[in-house]
Amino acid sequence: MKLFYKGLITLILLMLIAACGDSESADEGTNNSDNSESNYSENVGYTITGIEPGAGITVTTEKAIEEYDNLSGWTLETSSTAAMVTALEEAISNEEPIVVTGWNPHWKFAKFPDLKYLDDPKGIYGEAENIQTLAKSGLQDEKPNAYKLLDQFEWDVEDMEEIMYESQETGESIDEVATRWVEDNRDKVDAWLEGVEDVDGVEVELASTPWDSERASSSVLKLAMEEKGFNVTVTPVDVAAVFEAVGSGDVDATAAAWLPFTHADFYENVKDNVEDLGPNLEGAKIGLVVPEYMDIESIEDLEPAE
Ligand code: PBE
Repeated sequence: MKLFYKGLITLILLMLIAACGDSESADEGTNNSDNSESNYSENVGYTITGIEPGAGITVTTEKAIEEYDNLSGWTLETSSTAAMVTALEEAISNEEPIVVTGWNPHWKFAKFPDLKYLDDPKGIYGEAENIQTLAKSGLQDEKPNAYKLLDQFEWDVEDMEEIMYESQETGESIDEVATRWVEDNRDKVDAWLEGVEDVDGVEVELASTPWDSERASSSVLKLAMEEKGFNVTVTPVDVAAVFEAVGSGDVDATAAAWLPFTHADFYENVKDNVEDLGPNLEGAKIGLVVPEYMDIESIEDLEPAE
């Protein structure tokens, strides 16, 4: 009998310990996820790590901070794309939280495969985004062969990312890698040149932005145009200046317009004075990007600053 009671008491004790253990770990679990969500926001100092002040994604992120109530009190810290990538790299190596402005095509998704876009239920960053070619009004009459080639220029996200990533990994310039890409992708390049007549040094000026994505597109476009005898200058300026230059006719065209969302405000100012030649790349994307290990999925999971 005594033994039976002893056994029973031990069993009850064991069950109690187990139950305590359970509830403790359950509590911990809840506390953790509660804390970690608010901690993410607090830990990042209610700050989004952005890029250049003049970028389209900077304007769009300012809009997002205004539109999402839960981003009240947040700031967008602008500096440069290189500084953003360094901050991202550091956070990832320490498994610390970080919220950055991110986009595709870009090599960061190949280099850091565990990144994710936060859902954007208000659609501030838009959905299907393209990179489009815009020509100055009257280009078709003035330089019909340049116009035709620009109009036929199109490629895929993978093409652009291949050049960007290879340049990043090997340290070769975008121009060097682009030259090889043009040699290796004759079919695509020949399709851009189809029906375009040879010219004798016709000057063409393209405005472009200083990001690798646009360095890559301007570079392959310049090489393709040079094959037909054009004398091409690529002028990298900030986004506002790209749109002004095409709108005023100071340059012939740009292949660097992210539409319909990222550069919407810039486009709006000049849309009556430019000709939209349509997408040269479909499937671009911008948004707020975080490492996978952050246990949040949506912009709305971020917490307002108190
Ligand atoms: N970007 C890359 C640019 C355009 C190209 C998305 C950083 C921007 O204007 O936001």
